[in-house]
Amino acid sequence: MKIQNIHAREILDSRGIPTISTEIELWSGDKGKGEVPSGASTGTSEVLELRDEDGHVSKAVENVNTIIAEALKEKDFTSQKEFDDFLIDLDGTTQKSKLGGNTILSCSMAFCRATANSLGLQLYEYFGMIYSDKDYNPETLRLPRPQILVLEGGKHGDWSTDIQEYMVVPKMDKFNSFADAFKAGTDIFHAIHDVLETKGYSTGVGFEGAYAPKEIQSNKEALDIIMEGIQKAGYKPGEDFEIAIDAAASEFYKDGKYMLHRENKVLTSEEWMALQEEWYAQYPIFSVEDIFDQEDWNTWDTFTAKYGNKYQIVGDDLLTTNVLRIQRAIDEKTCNSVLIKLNQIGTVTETLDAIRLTIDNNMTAIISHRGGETNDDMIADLVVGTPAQQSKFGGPDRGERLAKYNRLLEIEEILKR
Ligand code: 2PG
Ligand code: MG
Repeated sequence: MKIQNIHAREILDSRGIPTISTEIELWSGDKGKGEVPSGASTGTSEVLELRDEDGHVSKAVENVNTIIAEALKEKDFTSQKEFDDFLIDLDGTTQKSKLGGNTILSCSMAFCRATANSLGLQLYEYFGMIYSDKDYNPETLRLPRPQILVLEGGKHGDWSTDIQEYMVVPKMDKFNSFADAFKAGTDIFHAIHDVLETKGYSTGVGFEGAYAPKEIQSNKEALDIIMEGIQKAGYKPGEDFEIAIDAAASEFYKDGKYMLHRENKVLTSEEWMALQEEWYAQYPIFSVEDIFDQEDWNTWDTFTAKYGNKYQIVGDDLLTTNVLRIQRAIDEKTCNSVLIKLNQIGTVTETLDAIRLTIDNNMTAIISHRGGETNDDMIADLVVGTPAQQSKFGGPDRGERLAKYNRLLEIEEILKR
């Protein structure tokens, strides 16, 4: 695959914050674009997001249009890996801090799409092929079990709750299709709207399209509202739908303590663990993400030793889609699930490596959006094409979230044909 043109520009993400979009045209005339998302609550081990002092990404754009464009001239790549390795070498740093993780990812995504187009493949099929190399079997393509965001707090929702995300998750055996399960999730979302309205709470949404009522009194009240919403929509909590949370605990961990503003509590790791144990026992919670700080490894290990068989314990800021950190979590039995985000690591190939390491070690992989999103829907194809069987794409609201859900609906139809 020889590159004819590469061009980047600055666009805005869903929060009105600048991000980078790159388009690649191959000699075949096939094109592909990559629009990079951006985290609000980012892990400290993520690759560097290159930004100018004023928040724009002109340096990242310039890096594509000059250094990278020049280096790619006349180069012929036989695989995604070859392309990504070339850019990794061109950058030469572990955090992609010279060219920028966002810069490199935009190129990697664009090349991936252009290649799939040149081969006449759906993007999810192409992911299936490059994930499994020779063993690709189209029969393994699966729509995901979606974690559907309904309430948000933390940094995403103006700290209406300490916990950043509350999701409802359909039990897939209760539904005939992804479309049915997703529709039921949106019914719950709308039922929660009515619950909030009846309480006189605001129904405005946060960064990721879910409600973020300032009037909410506690983290537990959020769980009660969700329980009511599930029932109001005609479903049984625990039977038809379970609950997932993302605490994003690194955001409220300061000087060795967990500072729960909504609860008026300053807790040690042990006390915070005990409080969570109490909460989780009262609700049909099945998945808990970033429940401790990204460097509080010992507490993670203790919780997983105790609850590894009961809960899906997910590392996001903890692991940052980085195989070195994932390997440490495997060795120490720190968690049993990995959140996967393209822009935490900066190339398609390294993202696939992270998924492979996760799956090969009997952990679950969840493909995730970011707080600041674009209309790019690549992650929908990524979750279908790889053995990652869960998605976390936000609320069923706001165009940049729906771009992903709507692509999943489209893929399900294509696969049924
Ligand atoms: C998370 C993500 C997505 P952010 O913490 O899982 O919900 O948020 O992109 O802000 O890191
Ligand atoms: Mg998270």
